[in-house]
Amino acid sequence: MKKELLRISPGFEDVMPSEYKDLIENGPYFKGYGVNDLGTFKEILEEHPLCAGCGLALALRLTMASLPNPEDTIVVGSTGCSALGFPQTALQNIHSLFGNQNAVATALKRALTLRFPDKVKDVVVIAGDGATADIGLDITMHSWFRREKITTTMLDNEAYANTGGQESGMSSKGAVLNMAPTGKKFSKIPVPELAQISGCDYVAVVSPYAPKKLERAVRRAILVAREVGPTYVQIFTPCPTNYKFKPLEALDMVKVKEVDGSYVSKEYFSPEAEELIKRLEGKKIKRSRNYGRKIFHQDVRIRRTRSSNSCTLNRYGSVHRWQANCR
Ligand SMILES: Cc1ncc(C[n+]2csc(CCOP(=O)(O)OP(=O)(O)O)c2C)c(N)n1
Ligand code: SF4
Repeated sequence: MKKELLRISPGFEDVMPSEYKDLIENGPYFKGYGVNDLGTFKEILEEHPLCAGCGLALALRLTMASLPNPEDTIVVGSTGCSALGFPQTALQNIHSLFGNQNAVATALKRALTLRFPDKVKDVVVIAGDGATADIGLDITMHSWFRREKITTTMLDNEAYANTGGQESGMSSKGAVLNMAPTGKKFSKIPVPELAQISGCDYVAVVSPYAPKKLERAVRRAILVAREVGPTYVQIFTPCPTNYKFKPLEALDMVKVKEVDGSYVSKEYFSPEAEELIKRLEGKKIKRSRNYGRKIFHQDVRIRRTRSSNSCTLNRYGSVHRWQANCR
């Protein structure tokens, strides 16, 4: 993108919406803002129709604030809840048919490389777990096998949320949803490990509970994709609507699962990626504290009250921390 594209043509100043003017004057383009600057600039994604307390909406907001060069980033989205946010996202983005996002991103990245040989254009896929790990898994993995220089981001709410709550391959074993009333019968698909063995040079699992860590993962993934090869970021994005908890509890859900080890943050670098990041960041890489930990995903654990066997589980399979009598 050229800076001139962000200017209002002379004579049109009076008729352009104030939101647009605000974006041009105070938006993040060419400024190098990050999540620490949130609240001080006009954001790429502000208003959206996603549910109150949606973890995915928060993850989207943080991801947008983490892009190293938003003016030269093209996001490829897919069908799902995140798609409802993209029409209100002030970033070049393309909607793809459900599951096809990594094929579309491949073509886009290749075309942009031919069209702009002297400029870096970051192509970032942002899609749900159903689009990435179920319907689009083969397409996603084949883009990794081909070593396409794109970043794949999965917003993992552990469900098909937009269609009312079916289980996805990323739902935990035992998870109960509106349209999975008897509980999921198999474990989460280990997509981060699949990404690693499929050739991704950088893989990270993060959540909106730790915004700086999320930012670092998104930036590292994009920088590695520019120079080395494919990258993958998985963001845990709890869904209050389908997992039936209060909107204010979304971040508690992340914390509960991080603490009980059922959804831990993690980072992997190939040697080439590690070398690059060390050079760019100019210091030793600070790894996530769970790096190398064996337990990656764990199935839902059933815990009961001492007395009655009736302790309620939230639908992620964790006991609410305020249910003090549950052990
Ligand atoms: C080709 C195609 N198949 C199925 C659908 C129906 N559909 C719309 S959203 C959705 C679920 C998306 O789930 P996920 O990718 O996990 O995203 P979420 O809604 O959970 O954010 C489905 C199956 C569709 N729109 N297009
Ligand atoms: S259904 Fe869930 S994931 Fe979708 S917008 Fe609502 S809270 Fe977010």
